[in-house]
Amino acid sequence: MARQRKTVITCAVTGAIHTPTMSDALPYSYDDIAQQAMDAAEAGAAILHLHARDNQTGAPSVRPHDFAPFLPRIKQATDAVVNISTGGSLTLSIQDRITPAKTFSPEMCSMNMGSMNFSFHPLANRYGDDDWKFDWEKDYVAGSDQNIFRNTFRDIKEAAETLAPHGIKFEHECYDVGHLYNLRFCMDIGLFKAPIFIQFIFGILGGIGPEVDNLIFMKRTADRLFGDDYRWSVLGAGGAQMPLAATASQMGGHVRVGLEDSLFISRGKLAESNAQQVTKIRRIVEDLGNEVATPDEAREILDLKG
Ligand code: KMH
Ligand code: ZN
Repeated sequence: MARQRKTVITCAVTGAIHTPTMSDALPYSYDDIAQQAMDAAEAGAAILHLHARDNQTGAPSVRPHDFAPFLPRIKQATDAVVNISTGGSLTLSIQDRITPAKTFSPEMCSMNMGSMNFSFHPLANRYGDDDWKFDWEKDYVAGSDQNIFRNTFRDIKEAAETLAPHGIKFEHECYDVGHLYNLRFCMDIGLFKAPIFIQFIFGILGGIGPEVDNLIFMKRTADRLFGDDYRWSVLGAGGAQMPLAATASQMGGHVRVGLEDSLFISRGKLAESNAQQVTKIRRIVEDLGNEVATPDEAREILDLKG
């Protein structure tokens, strides 16, 4: 396959895992989500992966009325592809999680490809700062039941069948190699059709670790399972974000950054905004010889409904 010279940047603006107490830069009000999304698009993000939050508290929300105030503003001000999460937050049912995508019928939405334990890795998330203390019993063991990300075949079927009539392109979130096999199986039974778009995710505690060896392994496995039928991108959590994105762009893949996935801009330094992360990866991608895709180029590369 010819080497991909255009790199599509996705920016995941706020997510549901980080809390506003962790960084002042994490947007949660309608205005801040809209502004940071618009700034990220201006900086070079072709795709905006969006969650909503309660306007006052910042708690994750899948209520359509928490998306409604910012989606039209982003659409009006930018040409970026809107990608709405169906991951919602960990404790919600799949019916609740798909409600925003069903309601707003965006060009893209996420589709999580398996069930797993789900925590940010304490060390990875601190950008390799091994002085950071965490409480295993309190932070991990006690919260275990809230930290299971449930994506059973029933859930995947429900999401796929409900959203199919909308013609939405899925960002298939694969957190480990087994999820690639789940995806292949779902394609074989006709749930998803080629060409697909896979987000390889590294560094979530519960999924595959953020080593370059693992990226090569995931890519080689996907090549074997999907051949030319897939496009791919990389999301490294925490400190793995920029190094893995840079590597992916050199391997012909696309990249995802944003405060949903990492609060940092460099070792030990919090990012000031989503746009700052987009600007950084854009500079790396361009310095290494690739071009950043415009939203329309992303639509063509990923075969979106447009
Ligand atoms: N939070 C990311 C690790 C989703 O929104 O569906 C994965 C994600 C899931 O973005
Ligand atoms: Zn997300």
